[in-house]
Amino acid sequence: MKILAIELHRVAMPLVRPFQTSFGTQLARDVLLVRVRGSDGDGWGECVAMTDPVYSSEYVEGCERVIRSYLGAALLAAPEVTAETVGDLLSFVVGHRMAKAALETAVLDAQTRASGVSLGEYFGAVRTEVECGVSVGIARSVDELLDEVGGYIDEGYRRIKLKIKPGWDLEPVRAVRELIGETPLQVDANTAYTRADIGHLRALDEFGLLLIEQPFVEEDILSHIVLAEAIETRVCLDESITNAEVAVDAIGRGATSVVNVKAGRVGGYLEAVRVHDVCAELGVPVWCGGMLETGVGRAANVALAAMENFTLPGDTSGSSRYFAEDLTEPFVLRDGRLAVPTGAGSGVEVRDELVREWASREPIVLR
Ligand code: NPQ
Ligand code: MG
Repeated sequence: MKILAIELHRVAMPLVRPFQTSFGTQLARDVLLVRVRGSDGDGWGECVAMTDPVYSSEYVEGCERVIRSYLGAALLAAPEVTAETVGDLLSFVVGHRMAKAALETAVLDAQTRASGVSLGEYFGAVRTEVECGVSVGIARSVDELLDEVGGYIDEGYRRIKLKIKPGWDLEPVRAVRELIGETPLQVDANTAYTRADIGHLRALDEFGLLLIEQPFVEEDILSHIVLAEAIETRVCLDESITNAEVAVDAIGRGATSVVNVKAGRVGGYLEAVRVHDVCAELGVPVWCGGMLETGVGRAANVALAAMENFTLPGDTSGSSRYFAEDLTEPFVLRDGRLAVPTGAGSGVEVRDELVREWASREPIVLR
C-alpha cells in the first residue's frame, strides 16, 4: 500500500508500582506510538525504547528524531510499502532497530488488518493462548519482594523472573525459591556483573533456575561462554541478540542455550520470527521478552509467543502488572495464560480518546 501519513504520539503511562532494575527505577512508561495512515487502512506500532539511554543506546527522543529526520521520509517516498519491504527501505540507516521496529509493526498491523488476517495467523501461531511469566524488579527488602511475588503467584503467573544485581542475588533468590516451591524461577541481571563474578554466580546453581539472563555487557560474548562452561544453570542472552545471525553465532559459540526474543531489540517482528526460526533449527528454545508494553505492543508479543518454539513462559504479563488502565482492551490472565487475539491485525483497538487525553505533547504528523 501507499503510506499517506505517519503520526507520532507520546503518552505518559504511570506504572502501578515502581520498577527497579540494575539500570535505574522506572515510575512511568514514556510511550512513543506510531500510527501509519495507509491507502488500504491504518495501523499502530509501539516503540519500546525508554526515556533515557540507560538500558539500550536507543531512547524515546532519539527514536522520534530518527523517524522524523530519516525513516519516515523513506516510507512516505516509496510508491508501495509492505511489512516485508520495510526492512530494506530502512536499511540505509545503521542501527536504530527499536525505531525501525515501531514503523514496521505499524505497517504490518495496517496490512494484516486490511487483509483480515490476525498477527497470530501471519506469524504461524500454533496455540490459541500463551503461558505467562512476570518480571519482578529489585525490591526495598526481601520481605517486600516476597509480598510482591506472592501476589503474582496468587494471580496465576506460571513463572517468576527476578531482577538481580551484585548485592541483590543469592538472598532474594533463596527466599523466593522457598516461597514458591517448584514454580519455575529465573533471573535477569541486565549486564550488572563482570567475569570476575563467575565464581559467585555459580552459587545460583543450587536454586534450580530455568536460566540466568544477560549477566554481562552486550558486547562481551566471551564471558557468557566462560560462564556457560562453569555453571549448570542455562545462560540466556537478551541485550546481546540483535538479529538472527548474531543468535546463530552466539549459540554456535556456546554463549547462550536459550534465547529471549524481543521484536524491538532485533528491528521488528519479521526479524523476531527469523530469530525464532534459526533457534528452532538449532534446537534452542526461545521465550518472548517484554518491555513494559501497553496493549498495543503486548498484543503483537502474545501473537509472536504463540509460535511453536516459544516453549518457555514469556514476560507477557497481564496489563494490570504495569498499568491501572491500558490503551487497548486489557489483557487479563486466565489460569496463568493470555489468549492470542484473533481479530484482524493486532486484534486490539487502540482507545484514541485515551491516547489524546494522556498525551504528553501534541502528535507530530509526517506527510
Ligand atoms: C528485560 N524487561 O528483560 C527488560 C528490561 C526493562 C520486563 O524485565 C521501560 C522500557 C522500562 C523498557 C524496564 C523486563 C523497562 C524496559 C526494564 C525494559 O531486560
Ligand atoms: Mg532482560
